[in-house]
Amino acid sequence: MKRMEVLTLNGNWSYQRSDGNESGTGTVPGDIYHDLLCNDQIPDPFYRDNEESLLWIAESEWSYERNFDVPTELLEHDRVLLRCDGLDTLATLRVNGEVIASTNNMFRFYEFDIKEVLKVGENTIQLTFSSALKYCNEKYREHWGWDHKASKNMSTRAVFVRKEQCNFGWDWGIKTGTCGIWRDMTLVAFNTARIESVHITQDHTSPGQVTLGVATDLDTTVDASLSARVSVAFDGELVAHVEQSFQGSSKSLTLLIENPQLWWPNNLGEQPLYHVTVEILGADGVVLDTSVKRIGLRTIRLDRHPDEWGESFQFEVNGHAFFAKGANWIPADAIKPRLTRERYRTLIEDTAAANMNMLRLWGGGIYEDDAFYEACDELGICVWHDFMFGHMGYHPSEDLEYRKNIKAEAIDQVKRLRHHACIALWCGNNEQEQGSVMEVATRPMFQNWEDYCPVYDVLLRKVVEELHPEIDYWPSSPHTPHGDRSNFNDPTCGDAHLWEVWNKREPFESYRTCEHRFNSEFGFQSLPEPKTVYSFTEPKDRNIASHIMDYHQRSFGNDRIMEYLLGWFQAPNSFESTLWLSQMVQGLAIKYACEHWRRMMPRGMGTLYWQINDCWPVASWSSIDYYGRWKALHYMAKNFFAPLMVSGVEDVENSTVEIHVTSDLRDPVAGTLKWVVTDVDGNVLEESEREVTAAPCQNCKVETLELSELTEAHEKRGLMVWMELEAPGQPTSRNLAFFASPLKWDEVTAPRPRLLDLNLEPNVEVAIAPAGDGAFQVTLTTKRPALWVWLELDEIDAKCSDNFFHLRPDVPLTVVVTPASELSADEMTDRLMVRSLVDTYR
Ligand code: BMA
Repeated sequence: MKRMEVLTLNGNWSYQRSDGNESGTGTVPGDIYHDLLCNDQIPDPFYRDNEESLLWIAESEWSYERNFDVPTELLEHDRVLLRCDGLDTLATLRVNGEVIASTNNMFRFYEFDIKEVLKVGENTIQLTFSSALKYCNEKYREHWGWDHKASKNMSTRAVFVRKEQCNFGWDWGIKTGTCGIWRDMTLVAFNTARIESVHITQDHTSPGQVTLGVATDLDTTVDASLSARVSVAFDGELVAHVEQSFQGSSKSLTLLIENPQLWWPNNLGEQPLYHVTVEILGADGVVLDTSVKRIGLRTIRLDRHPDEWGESFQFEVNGHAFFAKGANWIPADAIKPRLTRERYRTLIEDTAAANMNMLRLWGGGIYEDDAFYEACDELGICVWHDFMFGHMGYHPSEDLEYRKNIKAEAIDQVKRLRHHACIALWCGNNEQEQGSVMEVATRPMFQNWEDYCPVYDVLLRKVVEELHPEIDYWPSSPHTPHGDRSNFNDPTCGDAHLWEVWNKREPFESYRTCEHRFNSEFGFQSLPEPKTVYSFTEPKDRNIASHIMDYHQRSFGNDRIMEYLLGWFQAPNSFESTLWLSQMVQGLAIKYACEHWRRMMPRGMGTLYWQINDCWPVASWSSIDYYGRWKALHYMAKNFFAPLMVSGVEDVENSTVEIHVTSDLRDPVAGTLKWVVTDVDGNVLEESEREVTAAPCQNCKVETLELSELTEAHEKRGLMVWMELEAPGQPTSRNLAFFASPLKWDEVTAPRPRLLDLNLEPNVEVAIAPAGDGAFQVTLTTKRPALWVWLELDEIDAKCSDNFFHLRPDVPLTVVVTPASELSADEMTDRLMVRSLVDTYR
């Protein structure tokens, strides 16, 4: 018998614009935007407002073509398939001039038996991509009755095609409307049988062992005697093995893993991974096909049980309920071919470094690259996985062809991803239940429940229940599972998207009134740091209200950022200060929310802020910008997501501060809690310490400080409460509480003091020492309180172990700074800049 042969069609292809001059040599996998850019046929679409003059790319038809050699032996196989792992999107496929198929879904895997069309020697393959944008415009006109007006964000029309929804723009995204062969293309020739899919299930019911079920489905050309061989390896050692002969097109086997090493989310344990190899052998012992999957031994469930507040919403791993901490993930580059395995790895490392354990893969993007899921498996980042339906509003769910198409897509993707340890939940869509589904949808923007339910309650749920039953399905985010479903964001059950802060201008404190069970979205915008802004602006654009800064802002506008900023802080003294200060405000907003929700555990068991990353340089809710630079929020998240956290809740009217200790650890831990009350010059007014024991997975109010005497003697806006929690094996948790905050328009007489009265230079002293591996230890000491102290290197990027932290007088703090390129100690001294809040307005 013959082995399977796989011939790649990746590599160089020629491309051509059907009605224009542009042509050249492109790369598969890739897309037209990237190819035009690499061949200098278009300017950088991220620079200034270049994007606007590049819409012709999305409006054009493009074709890709190449020749390839077919050896005689390839055609001697029973079947020769052309496999397309990703065609974006409306493509007509021809081989040797013959039309093979038309495709309309970038998320599906297409396979066509082209043995009869191929010939020995040179063959030609051609793909023509018609304009998805034009197609959507026509569909839009048909459905809405009028033309879609051009706008920065054209996402409402994207629903008509199964293509990355944010590719037509989003409220943080550039519109490219690209096309191309975005994933691998191969010829697969086989005889007798090949592996169609492998489903690995885990039974953890007997203590000290895990039973793996390995079900293999085959694609067979004849009914033959075959054998299936499955082996499981851990750390390079074989730990289980089984081989059986069979006849037919599927085979299930079980294997016992003794002494299983369990997989845990980040900070809750290790992430051991096992390799499961399935081989299918012919009667003569020849291996016909092999599949290797890397798995983690664990169970993950969404636990929903009735409780005193309604119904729980918490993830359980290996039977242990844990607090989900993290953010929402969007496509990490608007020009996808630029995304390398290293960039994925770095972003997931950054996720783990901020003490996160979950990402929500948001439904307006793409089913991600393997590199994303592999890094999440390796680093313990659970994935709440939306199916790719991102737009809040009308979807053509009533169209039966569309339903067939998305069913095939869901099957392809669930089969592809179900072995990953990181997958924690499948979710039907983003925000469709949030006011856009109704009993009788009278306007073109909305849809009927009658059309919605068959897709999100039945079709997608069934795919998950049949193909990945060990993981739960959730119809939408947010979703209210009881009572009136249209009444989204019910605080007693389900998940919530809380946008009153930012969208409705509510103050940050309003987060503290939310008692939802799981907060899967909430966010606050900031601007990227100067280096990033310089990359897309000319000096004349460097004003927060310039056309170009506005152009790189797709939400309400930079005035919303400024509005909040001026509520908290003094007017910034430069453009650069505005950028930095916007990040501090953002960090503060999300800190308010996340600390509060962690303190509410176990009523609330998860907080995923919007959003972790960017797809181009833009003002957005992200905590890491397009170039991978951490914003203040990301550093602050590392602290407010730390497994052991101290935090304070101030009561301005009564002059009290509650001190809380929150633990996500699996074991109790004893530590020392210290607090110091100072004035704004750092003079100690009161201090104390006590031993505390933090119980696992709990929040505990440890102390309430009564500070009315001090607030009488000193102004409220002049008091600071510094907290510090030290426990063996855990990084020290530090926090600061104060009574200052912005005035609310309806409470102008309330006793809320507006600002911390910091006006003097803290004069932070800096000592630098090499720390090995190109890193430096930077020790900072101050004479006066220094808030939001941040370190930056002139012209060079750097990562810090901490940044945007508060410094108390005479308490030195050491951070490790790792520059992106090697620096001598002298160069480090020259380039290091240390600044703090007062530098933004003085
Ligand atoms: C949510 C998301 C996104 C959006 C974000 C910011 O509603 O689901 O669609 O980008 O808010 O507005």
